[in-house]
Amino acid sequence: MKVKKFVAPTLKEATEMMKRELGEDAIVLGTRRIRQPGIFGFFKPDLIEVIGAIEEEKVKSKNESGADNAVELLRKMTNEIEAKRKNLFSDDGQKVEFEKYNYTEIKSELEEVKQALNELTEHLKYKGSAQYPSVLKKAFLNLVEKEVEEELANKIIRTVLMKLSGEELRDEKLVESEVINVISEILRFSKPVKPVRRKTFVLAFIGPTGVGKTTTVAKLAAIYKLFENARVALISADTYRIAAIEQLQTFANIANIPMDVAYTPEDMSRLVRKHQDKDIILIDTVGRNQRQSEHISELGKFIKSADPDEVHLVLSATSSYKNMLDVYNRFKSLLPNRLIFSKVDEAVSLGYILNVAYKTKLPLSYITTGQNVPDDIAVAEPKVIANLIYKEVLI
Ligand SMILES: Nc1nc2c(ncn2[C@@H]2O[C@H](COP(=O)(O)OP(=O)(O)OP(=O)(O)O)[C@@H](O)[C@H]2O)c(=O)[nH]1
Ligand SMILES: [Mg+2]
Repeated sequence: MKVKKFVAPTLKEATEMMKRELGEDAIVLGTRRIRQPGIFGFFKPDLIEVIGAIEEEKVKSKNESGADNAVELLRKMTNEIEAKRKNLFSDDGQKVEFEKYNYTEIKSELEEVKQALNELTEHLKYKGSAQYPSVLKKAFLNLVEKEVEEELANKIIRTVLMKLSGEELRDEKLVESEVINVISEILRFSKPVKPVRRKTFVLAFIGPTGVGKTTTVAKLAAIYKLFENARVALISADTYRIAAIEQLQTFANIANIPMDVAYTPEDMSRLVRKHQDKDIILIDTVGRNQRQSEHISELGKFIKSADPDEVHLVLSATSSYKNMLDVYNRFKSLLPNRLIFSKVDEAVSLGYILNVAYKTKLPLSYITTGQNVPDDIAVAEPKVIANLIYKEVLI
């Protein structure tokens, strides 16, 4: 590995110097701010030192040739298998000495082919990661395994690379905590509203069927009433005129919280006005098929009439990334300004949360972690979410 230092007034210039001299594949091992020497140095701007490195031989053998080696190995094995197959048959195609052939041998050769193919796929899949020092590469693969989009995973790892020095990059624990820092920095978070007596906050919850809107509304209503001593009202926007409101009504009766049903957008604005003496109004909406745009625009009229302070789009953490983006695209006309990820307890991996939150640029408000009201909900705090995504632990 060739390592060299580059000093320039800005990080950009120093990095450009490094790329000019060491080439595009060079990586930054570390950066340092240098104070100008002498008394007068205090009055001069600091310089930036970049430690750049290029793995001359290794770059070749890892980048191009990780693939080349695997291809070469596959070619060799195919030839060997072909030669052995030929041995089984005479020139006129008749089968000869069949029993001589060793099946265990074929099996182990096939195993090797399989392994070589796996290596090849891994290599082609994560081509960019070959350039990272080993601890960072492990972190990158961990992100990708959690279903974080490759491009985003690369962005996170490159940020860590710029932040830590060459020595620090070998420290697995330090790299892990820096990855978690970077994740928490690239996401946005919103704080829960605090009830203040002079204003009524209106919060609406939208999203596809069955994601947990009603359960989340019940959890928040209970928390605000019990722990914050707030005056809470519930409104269910029933755009369908079906009995889907029963569930919330039952909860409202038990918790002794007033609940109304808005069957029209006019009902909605009237009911919001009716509850102006409350601290918080939580609006539950009946889930509709987001693929039917007329349902979404109908719901939009209810939301507009409520004129909410916050519109939380509830996405189930168990659904696919593609589905989450589809839901977002169809609901975005209702101007959601918060994201809730529900059913985190049932999700296999949580990288999608990062992908969707990063792509939509919406702040996260809550995650929900089970069916229990009001326990299974947590405020989305930067470190909580980052740890959850990267280490799959709820701290
Ligand atoms: N495991 C798990 N289940 C949840 C969570 N939140 C809600 N559920 C369950 O998901 C199911 C649907 O929840 P609802 O709150 O009725 O969902 P909804 O979005 O109101 O559904 P619709 O009103 O039909 O659109 C219920 O069985 C809930 O108990 C969660 O965080 N984790
Ligand atoms: Mg519901």
